[in-house]
Amino acid sequence: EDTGGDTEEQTDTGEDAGDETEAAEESSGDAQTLRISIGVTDAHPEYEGAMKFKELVEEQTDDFEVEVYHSGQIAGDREAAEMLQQGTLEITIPSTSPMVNFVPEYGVFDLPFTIPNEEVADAVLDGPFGDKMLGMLEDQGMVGLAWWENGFRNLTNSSKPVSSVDDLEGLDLRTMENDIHLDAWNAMGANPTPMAFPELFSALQQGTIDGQENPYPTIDTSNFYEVQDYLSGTNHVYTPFIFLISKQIWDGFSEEQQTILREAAVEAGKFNRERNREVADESLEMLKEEMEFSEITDEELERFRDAVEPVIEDHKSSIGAEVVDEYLAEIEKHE
Ligand code: TF8
Repeated sequence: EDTGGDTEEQTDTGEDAGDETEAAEESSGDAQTLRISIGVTDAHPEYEGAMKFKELVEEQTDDFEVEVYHSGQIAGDREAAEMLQQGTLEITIPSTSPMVNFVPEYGVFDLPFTIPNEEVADAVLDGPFGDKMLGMLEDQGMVGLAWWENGFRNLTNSSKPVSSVDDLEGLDLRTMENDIHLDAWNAMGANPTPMAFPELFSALQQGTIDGQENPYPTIDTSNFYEVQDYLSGTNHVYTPFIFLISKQIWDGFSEEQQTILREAAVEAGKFNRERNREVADESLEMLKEEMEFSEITDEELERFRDAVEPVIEDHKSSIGAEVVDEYLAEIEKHE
């Protein structure tokens, strides 16, 4: 509304203003704002990564001004992705899991107990397999620029210590909006419900659900430990974050601008991963003081794996058997 009102007055301030196209007016004028929406708080390493991206972009060009919105202020993962499709939001960095609603192949990352550690995650994501997966949302109006890290997920709940798969019986758990997660928790005996992340804290606080699962930095920085007494070191799945920019908006940038943004997203992603791993260790130490921590023995972990094995088989066709095989082969190669 503000630029619209100014245009008429501008015609008598400068002779060329009236002849300029809209595009020229933009490039000669103010920087374009790139808003980043993230679901976690400003204490989370994802926010640190987003601020690093801002710093890297703004020190290289005056074309962009980056604004970071945390805590789902703009939207949750899925809704933010829909805004990217419409071009009403520039950037979001969601978990891959809700993205299966756009591209089923992303479900590979939801197969439980497949990625064994962060080194393998890096190798798989930074190699040809990761590159291929990054490009898969283009048809859906989103361009994937880099892999960041959410991390290994761990279970919390408010009703009892969970150290074996039998302890999951009847537990009401929130999962991400993802069928593989739903089926996996069902197979392990729990009672899962999908829910967007921004609704999670109050659902835990009000006791409408007993528990949830997320990496240690999130359990810490979203204060879940205040409303959850029990923590289990399940490490049941590794969730990447994917740096996404609206294709509509991306296509309007010059090659040079695209290079700056892509390189900054990758660089900030490296920083985010590094910080995430440091924070995960620190968060676990802190959480152990606030919650009752249950370690899962190797023997018990085997029983968790056995319970979810059929889920992997069941979902192979919906994800795409070829992608699943390629993913598992990549992991094996780097293990
Ligand atoms: C989840 C995810 C989220 C993130 C973030 C809020 O449990 O792990 O924490 O994707 O956007 O929903």
